[in-house]
Amino acid sequence: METTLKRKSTNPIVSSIYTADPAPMVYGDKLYLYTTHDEDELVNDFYTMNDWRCFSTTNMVDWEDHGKIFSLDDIEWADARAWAPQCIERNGKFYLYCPVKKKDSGMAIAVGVSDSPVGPFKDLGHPLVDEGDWNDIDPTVFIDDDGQAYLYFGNPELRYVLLNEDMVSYDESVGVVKVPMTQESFSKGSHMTGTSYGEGPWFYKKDGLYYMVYAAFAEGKNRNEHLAYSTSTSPTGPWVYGGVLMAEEEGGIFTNHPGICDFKGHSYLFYHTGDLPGGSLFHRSVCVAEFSYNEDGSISTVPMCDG
Ligand code: FUB
Repeated sequence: METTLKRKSTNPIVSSIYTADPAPMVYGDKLYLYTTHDEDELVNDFYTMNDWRCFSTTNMVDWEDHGKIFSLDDIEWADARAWAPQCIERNGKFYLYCPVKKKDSGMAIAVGVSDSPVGPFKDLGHPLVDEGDWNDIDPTVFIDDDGQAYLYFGNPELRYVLLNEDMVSYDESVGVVKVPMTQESFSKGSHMTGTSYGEGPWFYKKDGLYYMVYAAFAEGKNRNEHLAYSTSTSPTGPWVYGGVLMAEEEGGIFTNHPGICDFKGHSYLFYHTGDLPGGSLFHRSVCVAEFSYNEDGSISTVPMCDG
């Protein structure tokens, strides 16, 4: 499908290609939305994803399509699975963290660096995180007020590294830290850790409280993720389970994936569904819902939104 501009605020946001794993970034007057791209044609009846896309808006109604901003072709050591990214700005440079499959091996986290939010991004030349297991997916990045940057990631475990100021290396003396998977932190669930935490973490701070939002598996269910959240008074936990942020989709498509930001005085939850014609677990579409925080910082369940 040819990529075109979408001019209405109705969901899905992009109707010309299949997009998933939305990651918003507010920079200047604009909200930039980074997404993955589900190809029309599948290889081996699995996620077929070769590049990352970017869309921007000033008003949540008109979206400008910046097209392909980074791709597997730009990462010499990777050959498949251009999965859920997140972009952040530091000192005028933009860092796009992307999970990819290494040639002849498992998943690892790549970093693309650019002088512009819409690329072109240049690969580091080697993985940033390469633990050699399935956990090296779905990076989420946040820079705290004291300048320390955190990169959380992982499936089925949640892990983090402390990024160095250069944003392309991490504190090796601390290493890769595994977050304790307790039911107080992530509730009881059916995933491999026994908690509801599944994948797709999104880490941020709001009014002094740290939030970890993630795709989750309900107890007794191994299919169709819902979104849940946990909070902490520290960037490294301990986490306290907060509740269901978005219920699983009726007749869902297995995954969902959160991305949250405030923009021009409103709070938005980006997620994905199978809502476009031809939609399926391998043909997803990014959507958005506005929400608000309760006075104590908790978030009530956000309904999926038609636009
Ligand atoms: O889109 C590929 C993978 O599916 C992502 O990395 C996960 O979060 C899930 O959405």
